[in-house]
Amino acid sequence: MPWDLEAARVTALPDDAFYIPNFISEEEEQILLQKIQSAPLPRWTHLTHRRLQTWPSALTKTNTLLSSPLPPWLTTPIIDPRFKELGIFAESPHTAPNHVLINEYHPGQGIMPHEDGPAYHPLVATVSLGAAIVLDLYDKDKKKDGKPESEQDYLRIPRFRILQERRSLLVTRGKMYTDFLHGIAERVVDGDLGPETVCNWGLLGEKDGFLGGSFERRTRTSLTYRDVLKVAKVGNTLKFLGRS
Ligand SMILES: O=C(O)CCC(=O)C(=O)O
Repeated sequence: MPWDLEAARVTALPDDAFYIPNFISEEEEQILLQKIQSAPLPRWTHLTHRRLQTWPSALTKTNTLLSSPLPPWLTTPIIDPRFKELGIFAESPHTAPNHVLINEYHPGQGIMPHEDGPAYHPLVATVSLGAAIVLDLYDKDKKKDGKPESEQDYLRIPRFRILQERRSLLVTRGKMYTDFLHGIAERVVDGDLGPETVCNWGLLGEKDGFLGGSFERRTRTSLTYRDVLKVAKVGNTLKFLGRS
């Protein structure tokens, strides 16, 4: 495995994006999927176009995380030792991710173009499970606040497309985090795939499955690791909630 981040740089993208295929093994992928599926039902938040789990908990209205460790299955081996070896969170305030969103997309489901905003250190590390998907990146400069202004905006042609294979890691940070929106189109087939249209084509682990230029979507689950900037210690929770 290329535990050298520079070797994984997506050079066609502005700074910084890194893509590592086969970041976790098939066995590790299965264990993670089992843990996700066996989580109690209330763990899931059902949205119209996907469902998600938030670990260790959702942020408060003031974008604060109530301090609590991530469960071991989200920590080992992804954060410890692999993120540590890569040094990807070395410069973030807590030197490690403290928050994980788990999104599940069935074929035809996606997520509207959006930005992740100022609650987090500007770095996202995404591990894909179960199936491949194309992530679209849109210029933010035409937007005032990062929110699409009209339905038409969702249909704009993406500036870049990243193909995320199952078991891969995608890291975006810096300008890639602050200057672009990201989204996943609601479609059942990802098409028009090739070296000219997919910016991480040269870094893919197994191109063979994509050489036909398209693939049918299957259920894909993503783990997005981030460092929430504001953390309230549990001892301060009551005070924080205004109850003492
Ligand atoms: O599933 C993904 O790769 C993207 C998830 C995402 O955009 C988010 O959690 O904000």
